[in-house]
Amino acid sequence: MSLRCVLSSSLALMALAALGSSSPSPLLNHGLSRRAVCSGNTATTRDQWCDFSLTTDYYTTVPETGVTREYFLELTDVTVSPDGVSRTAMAINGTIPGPTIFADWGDTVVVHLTNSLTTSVNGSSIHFHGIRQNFTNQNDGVASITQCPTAVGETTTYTWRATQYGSTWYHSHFALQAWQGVFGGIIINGPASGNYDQDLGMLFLNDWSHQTVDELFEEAETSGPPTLDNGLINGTNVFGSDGSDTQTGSRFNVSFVSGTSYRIRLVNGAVDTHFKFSIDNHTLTVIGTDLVPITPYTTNIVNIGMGQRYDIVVTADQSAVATDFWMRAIPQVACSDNDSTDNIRGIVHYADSTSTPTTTGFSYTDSCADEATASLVPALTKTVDDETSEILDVVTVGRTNNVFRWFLNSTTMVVDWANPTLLQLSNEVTTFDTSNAVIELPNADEWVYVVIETTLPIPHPIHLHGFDFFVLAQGTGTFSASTTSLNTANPPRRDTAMLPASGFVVLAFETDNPGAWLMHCHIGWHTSEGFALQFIVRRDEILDLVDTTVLQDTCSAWSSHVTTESIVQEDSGV
Ligand SMILES: *[C@@H]1O[C@H](CO)[C@@H](O)[C@H](O)[C@H]1NC(C)=O
Ligand SMILES: *[C@@H]1O[C@H](CO)[C@@H](O)[C@H](O)[C@H]1NC(C)=O
Ligand SMILES: *[C@@H]1O[C@H](CO)[C@@H](O)[C@H](O)[C@H]1NC(C)=O
Ligand SMILES: *[C@@H]1O[C@H](CO)[C@@H](O)[C@H](O)[C@H]1NC(C)=O
Ligand SMILES: *[C@@H]1O[C@H](CO)[C@@H](O)[C@H](O)[C@H]1NC(C)=O
Ligand SMILES: *[C@@H]1O[C@H](CO)[C@@H](O)[C@H](O)[C@H]1NC(C)=O
Ligand SMILES: *[C@@H]1O[C@H](CO)[C@@H](O)[C@H](O)[C@H]1NC(C)=O
Ligand SMILES: CC(=O)N[C@H]1CO[C@H](CO)[C@@H](O)[C@@H]1O
Ligand SMILES: [Cu+2]
Repeated sequence: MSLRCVLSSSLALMALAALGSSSPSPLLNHGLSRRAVCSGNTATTRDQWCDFSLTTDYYTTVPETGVTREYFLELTDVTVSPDGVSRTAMAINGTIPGPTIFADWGDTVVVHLTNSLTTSVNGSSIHFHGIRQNFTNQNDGVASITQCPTAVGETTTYTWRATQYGSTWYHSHFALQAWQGVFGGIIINGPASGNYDQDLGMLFLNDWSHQTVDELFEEAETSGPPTLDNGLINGTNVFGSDGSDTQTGSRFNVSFVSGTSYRIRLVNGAVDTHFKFSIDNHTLTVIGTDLVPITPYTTNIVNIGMGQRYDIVVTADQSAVATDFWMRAIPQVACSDNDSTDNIRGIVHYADSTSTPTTTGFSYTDSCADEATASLVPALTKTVDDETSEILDVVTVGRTNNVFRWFLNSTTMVVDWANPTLLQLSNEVTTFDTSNAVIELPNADEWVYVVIETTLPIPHPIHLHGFDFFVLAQGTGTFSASTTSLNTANPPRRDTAMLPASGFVVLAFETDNPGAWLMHCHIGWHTSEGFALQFIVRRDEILDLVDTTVLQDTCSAWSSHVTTESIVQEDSGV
């Protein structure tokens, strides 16, 4: 590791030119150092990255680029009509999705979030989903855990190192705000396990309604998940049937050049929809799950749960002439409730065609499962050690004061947004309220196995902050220590996995990252209804990593804002 992945500005520009369209254009960002480009990664050598490669153990080794990428993001109230129907929303820099954050593996990323909401008076925060935040817990952006909400008029700065590479997203972690439109992509350039010619960037799959999630929350709380009107592909779709005079909006569409292979970075950013993604007549090669590159496999349909990402490569191998194919994001009826189930579609044109496709979708069986375990083989092999401790959490649901609340091990999380965990720790609190749903993991470098199980016929995407977890088992029925076999030899590794309906999932992680880390269901309604817990990992080491002045300043600004505007916390706080 003698050579560093840093090139001088002029070399960087030459390298960029050589890379052509394979790499995002150099960002003309405010106060940025010129983008450092690592040579050696071309359309045919994607597994290389300067002196590093796909086989570098990125949990221990990270390129020293010396580059800091700085982003200024502004949250505002907006009126949007992504499917032709106008409604209010909230957005980063005015667009849904918000601007994509680009970095190279090893860069330091600095994001300044300014809350400029006017008509609504929500607090805010930005969580960098899947980013490990190695020893930087305070930058995890979770209201009530790692910070107080960012008040209107305030700016919060997040700083973290890109120790992983691949595709992910950022989103608000304040109440239901992410699903008001407050999210965007994150692309960390590095090696990849499959070759491709062009990078098409992020492709968000979202559900969408003509009422806001805040308006729908009461219904979700009292009667269960509401039926949503529509869905969006990368922020756009039509509403109403094709050929109908009343159809509004326009479809996401992309033009393929025959023979070219494209990388697409899928994200399920939905509040309550599990999607199957496909492009008619095309085979998808899957090269990454969340921020973990995998041994490539091919499929016609990718199952993608909320919060998950899949990196896919698709080759334009279906036609030499101008023609068109449907791209589909199909809500799975078993766990999603949508009025446009068959019309969340984009178009893949070949050459200069602009016609409406007439292709037929692949057949499938409706289900809210993950991709097959056997397919998700991490390219960087890791083995799980025997457990040091095991945590069993049973998921249940109940009604408290007539509203739905979700419980893990009989606790429904309620954390006070004015007194986040890190502030409690800085005030030397050592005993937490039961409702804070804290599990302490005091010892370093131990393996923790978490068994989550439910007898309810509803699947849930489980997301853990601060770690990639290993999926040791996943199934229906009950987990049994004596009969359920655990896959410890390079099992799927990621940050979001499905807990099957009436079933269980067994996750493992190593306590190598001190902090207060949330684990929760990524269904927006369920998080708000308390389906969350927090691991306080290595409590003794956390305060040394925290800037208490920043923590306190954010909290006092928030307290004043809450008083001035008479804001009441209405949900779990995360
Ligand atoms: C994570 O942070 C610790 C403490 O600073 C450091 O020793 C370790 O090398 C870091 N890991 C990575 C992958 O950068
Ligand atoms: C977002 O908006 C802010 C404030 O208007 C601006 O300074 C910044 O350049 C924009 N950022 C991006 C990535 O577009
Ligand atoms: C956020 O703002 C929306 C729109 O004004 C409002 O309905 C919602 O109650 C607010 N949420 C919180 C937690 O204050
Ligand atoms: C999706 O939207 C993001 C944000 O606007 C953009 O960067 C990206 O290129 C779009 N993806 C595709 C495939 O067009
Ligand atoms: C294709 O996308 C463009 C915007 O990029 C849009 O103007 C057009 O209407 C879309 N086509 C269809 C058929 O929706
Ligand atoms: C798509 O595949 C189907 C089934 O194999 C085939 O009948 C059809 O002709 C193909 N469509 C196009 C446009 O290539
Ligand atoms: C489960 O609840 C019991 C009783 O409240 C508590 O002692 C235990 O620590 C909890 N365990 C987990 C894993 O949450
Ligand atoms: C129009 C349509 O297909 N709606 C479906 C939405 O999802 C529910 C299941 O939750 C189905 O029952 C509807 O048929
Ligand atoms: Cu859930």
